[in-house]
Amino acid sequence: MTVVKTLGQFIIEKQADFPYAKGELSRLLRDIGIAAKIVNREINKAGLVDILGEAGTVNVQGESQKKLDIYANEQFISALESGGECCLVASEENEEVVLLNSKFSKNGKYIVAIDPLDGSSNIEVNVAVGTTFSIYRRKTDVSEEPNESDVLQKGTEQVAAGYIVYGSSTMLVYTTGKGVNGFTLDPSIGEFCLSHPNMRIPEDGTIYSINEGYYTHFPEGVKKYIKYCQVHDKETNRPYTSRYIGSMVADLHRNLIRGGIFIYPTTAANPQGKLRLVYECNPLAFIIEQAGGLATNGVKRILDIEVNKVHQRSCIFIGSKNMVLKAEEMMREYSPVA
Ligand code: P6P
Repeated sequence: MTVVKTLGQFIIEKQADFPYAKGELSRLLRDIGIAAKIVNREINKAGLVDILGEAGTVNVQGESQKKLDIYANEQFISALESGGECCLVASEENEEVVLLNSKFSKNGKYIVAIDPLDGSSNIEVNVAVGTTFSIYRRKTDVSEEPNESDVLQKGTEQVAAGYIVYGSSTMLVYTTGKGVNGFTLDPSIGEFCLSHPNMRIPEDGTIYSINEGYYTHFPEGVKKYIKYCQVHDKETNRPYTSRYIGSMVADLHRNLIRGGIFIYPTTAANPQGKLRLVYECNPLAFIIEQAGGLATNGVKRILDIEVNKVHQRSCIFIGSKNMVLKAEEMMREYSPVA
């Protein structure tokens, strides 16, 4: 008989990894799991209720907000506020950081950076979407009010990070710096159950994920890497396969399991890169590094990038170690940084 281990049981079991912790991080991770189940319920019936489509507002990025990403944002923030372990949230959906002021949360030891619903443009076409989150210790003293400076921490300072992918099944994948574990939601019991213990990304892969529609705007090194992927060479299992979903979390999750590389380089429209460093690149970089992969901006480790703005953008090369190393080699040769 297979023994089901729920996310809650696993978190408590792993609490021993943190001898000095009093359970706050464990409770915070459970709060995120609760919000994920609520968001999942709405995503699964998105086609049936008036929660699809445009909300008529735009987020800090100037992107039209879908009703579901506003709903998801509200659910995560309220779960964190009532959980009491988090004092501040930085969200893609909010220009300013959100102070959690309930009598429990204002003294929370942690802050959370989150993209509540990444890839939300895929919602109405029923394609996988995701949530990404990072957890940091607050830098401000408990006696002070938390503020934006608590968010401006390098990715190496993360105490935990993860994502939820709402796909053919809903999975929560997270790390606390001691490996990566994946949990699949069992709707019949309403629990995330350990399904992918100790996830490792293959060192090599044959899948590359990039929006080739922007090919002409890519740096020369990226163009050369794409052509490298397309060359027929049996010995190195090329040509590779191109897979691009338009939801980074879904592309990254597939590459984590199968091996592969996801690239969002600089383009004319996004000279700094399109993806956000704080709540997209950093959490996914932490996960992939913990699973044995690499995540860089083509030159520098993502987790080492100085964070100066909450909504700072970055380009990203992330996935199987040898694929990222090859892409970086081509960037150095054809798009050297002055
Ligand atoms: P493009 C979704 O908006 C997102 O942030 C990522 O999830 C996704 O990989 C990327 O943007 C898609 O961007 O420019 O290829 O449509």
